[in-house]
Amino acid sequence: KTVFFRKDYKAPEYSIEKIDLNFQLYDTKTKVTAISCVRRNNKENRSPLILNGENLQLISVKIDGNVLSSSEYILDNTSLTVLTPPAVFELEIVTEIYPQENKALEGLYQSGPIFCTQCEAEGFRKITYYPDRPDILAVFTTRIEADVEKCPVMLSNGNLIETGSVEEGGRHFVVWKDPFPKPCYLFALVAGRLSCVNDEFITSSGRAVDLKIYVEEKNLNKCDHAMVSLKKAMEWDEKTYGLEYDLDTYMIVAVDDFNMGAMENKGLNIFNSKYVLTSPETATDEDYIGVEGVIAHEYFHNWTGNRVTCRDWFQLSLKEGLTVFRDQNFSAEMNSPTVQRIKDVQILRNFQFREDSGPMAHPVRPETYEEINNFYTVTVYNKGAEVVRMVQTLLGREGFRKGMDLYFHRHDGQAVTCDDFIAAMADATGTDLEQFKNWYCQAGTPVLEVSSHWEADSSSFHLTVTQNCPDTPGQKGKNKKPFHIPLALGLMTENGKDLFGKNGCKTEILHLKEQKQTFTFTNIAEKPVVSFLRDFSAPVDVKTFQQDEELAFLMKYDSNLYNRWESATRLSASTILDVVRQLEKGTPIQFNELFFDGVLHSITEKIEDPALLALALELPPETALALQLDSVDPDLLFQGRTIIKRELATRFQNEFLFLYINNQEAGKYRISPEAMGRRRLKNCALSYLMSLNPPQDKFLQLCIDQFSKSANMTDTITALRLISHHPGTTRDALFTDFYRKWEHDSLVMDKWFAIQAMSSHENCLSTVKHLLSDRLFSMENPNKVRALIGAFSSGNHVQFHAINGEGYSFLADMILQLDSINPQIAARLVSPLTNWKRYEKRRQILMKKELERIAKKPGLSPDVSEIVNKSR
Ligand code: HT7
Ligand code: ZN
Repeated sequence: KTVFFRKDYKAPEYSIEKIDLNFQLYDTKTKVTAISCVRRNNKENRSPLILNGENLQLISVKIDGNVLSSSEYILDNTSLTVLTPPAVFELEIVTEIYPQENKALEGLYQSGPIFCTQCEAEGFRKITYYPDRPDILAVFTTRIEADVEKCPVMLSNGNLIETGSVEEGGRHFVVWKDPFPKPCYLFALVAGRLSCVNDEFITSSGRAVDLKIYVEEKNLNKCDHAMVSLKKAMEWDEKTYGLEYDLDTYMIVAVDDFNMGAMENKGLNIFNSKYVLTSPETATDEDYIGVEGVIAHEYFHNWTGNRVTCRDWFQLSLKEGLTVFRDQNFSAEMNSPTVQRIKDVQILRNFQFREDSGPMAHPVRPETYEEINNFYTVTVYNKGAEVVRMVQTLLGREGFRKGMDLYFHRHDGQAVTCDDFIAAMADATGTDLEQFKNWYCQAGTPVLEVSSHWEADSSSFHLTVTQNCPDTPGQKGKNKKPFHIPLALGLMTENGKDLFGKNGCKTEILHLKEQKQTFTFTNIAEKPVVSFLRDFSAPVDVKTFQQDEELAFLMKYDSNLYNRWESATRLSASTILDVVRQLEKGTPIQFNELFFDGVLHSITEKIEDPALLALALELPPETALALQLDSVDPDLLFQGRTIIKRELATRFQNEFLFLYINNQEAGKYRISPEAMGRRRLKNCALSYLMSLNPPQDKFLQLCIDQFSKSANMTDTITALRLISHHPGTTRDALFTDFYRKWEHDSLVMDKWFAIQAMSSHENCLSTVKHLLSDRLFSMENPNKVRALIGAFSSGNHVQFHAINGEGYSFLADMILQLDSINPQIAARLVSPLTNWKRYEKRRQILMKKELERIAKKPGLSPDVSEIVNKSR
């Protein structure tokens, strides 16, 4: 195995100023001719030119028009080395590739009949021999030639400069030129029978940009929301950062087979169709929000990623953390800032904290990797975004904008590092960010402990905070340096008033820089209630230091709406975990009445934002609760959570019914934040009513009616999901109905698979196994794999962890099968097995056994092998 280290970075020996690519697409093969202008960077040292290449059939190599003999280069499975090239030369390489056979969906492949590419991170080496690294920036010109009938549309990066027909019958060609030098991971090609939705955006300097979304013809009516989102994103980036789009055309193509969400190729984004296509009948509110967010994310990459790119893949968070931060802020402004913040934090807590506490924990800027595809993680993306957010908190919005301006001024057109980003932020504002950089190199979630003490005599208040970071792979906690942590703090009086009030700002930012630090506040005439880490101002785990009374108070009155939710969540988690402990001990269950009072207060209070109320009422998922336990018993956890849910439903049945009825859509279906919030609240209420035990016919009927009458997918799919937990003929009939209605729509059918895979019923695994042979399921389509296998293993805690171990062995079988089709997707599936140490002994043994079984497979991909071996 090869291990890569950040410390080994070396600047490239050769640069490539321009490359002319010629693709001749045929049914069974594609011929690629690549002509590059190469220049040696170092005058003295006549080093060989090493080109990456995988799965390529080499036809010929020429230098300045002369064919190289086989003694002038070395060819192996992963590279082509030209032994003694001149200082400046033209390199021509001809290869043959087989996109029809490419099921790993990296390089050039086919999604149905459509040719498309995915080059990030290291896919370009599957197209031609090339120095496949992000710090080599070249100007690309791309000629594509194919059958007119099969590929009427042929696209690449930049501007279309030539079209024509070729002598060979029935074929035509196009030539695209991208004037912006770029790394090869941003190269893209698309060819096929596609239809296009057109629009236009006038930039702030008055340039017209053609906007084009390419989809299959049948989906032309599902692009409106994506187009509106794109225009909003373009406007937002101009307004917020003064960043304009730079080409004359911006193209988006939707394909059904895609390993991730989307890809920001210069001027030609390629998207998983899940993040483009919407209609009220087929897409849920969550889908609408997802499309808006991903469209914006890829658009924002044009500056943060493309114009300024990464020097090497260890710097991935430079573009991904920053771009997630930008898309989060965009979504916050387009929707509700508090709701957005809660969702950002939920992702961090439920997924990133788990990664950070497991065997795959790594810093935001990793020090080492075996397979870079395994490092497109919640740590690099979402914790990376939190790190950027902390920079903004430390510098203030204005300071942050100055830093961004300086970053683009200094580095436009360059491939740079996270240190360069921080240097721009520090230099633009004269801030010392040296200690802050620990966030980039130390893995693990810092744990904060807080204590406080109010002195009546001196009217002073002392808040002591300690920080500790646990051990992570290769890094001992005791050797870690303290982080520079911005703590957003509010102090409140007992009647709900904020004590800080400078310039209307109720929150102060404290700088925690030591391992232990005491902050003193004077003129505090009464004992305050602490509203700590407002808006989640740092990605840390705060040990609960407040009594339930205080949490219940904050849940009702905190002026920081995020922290109201935070307190509600803490209280509900501790109430559930209390029950789990009582179940463990076998003592009679006693409830925390403060929690129920708090919930009743929230339900009956005047509703300001229905989405916020829904978020406060939704109980934390088992995966998040599991993180707070040392030895998880998934059955008890499920039972404990269910008991609380039913108790709430029993006590507040009338209130939930009231919420259900009162938040029905009045008038036309809308996609506004308000309407989405109401649907969320209504469906949350229905979910409580459907959790009653024994089930009540009248609520079951309500749910069935919602299923059959609703004209929007949010309501339809919620009803189906709620019924999925109640096996029987009614449930089966609804699933059959749904199938008949939607079998022609692949994205809708993904939901049908996922819901069945997430049923808490004990037959679930046998249903999932049965569904593997459904004619609509395919192991070659990542969305289907995620919908069925991913949903079961990551979204069905209780059934996946069934004590007979069958969930584990099923997942291992699937990983092994998938590994020879699509290693990237196989590797992502391993995740639920990696945290085996968190579970009780019997499950530990069963999970570990499956990891061992996977590890033994001869010829295992580096993708799966890295994760499995680091986890066992
Ligand atoms: N920058 C893009 C990353 C990506 C990707 C990475 C590995 C394998 C397949 C992939 N598809 C897209 C997506 C983004 O963050 O915008
Ligand atoms: Zn990205």
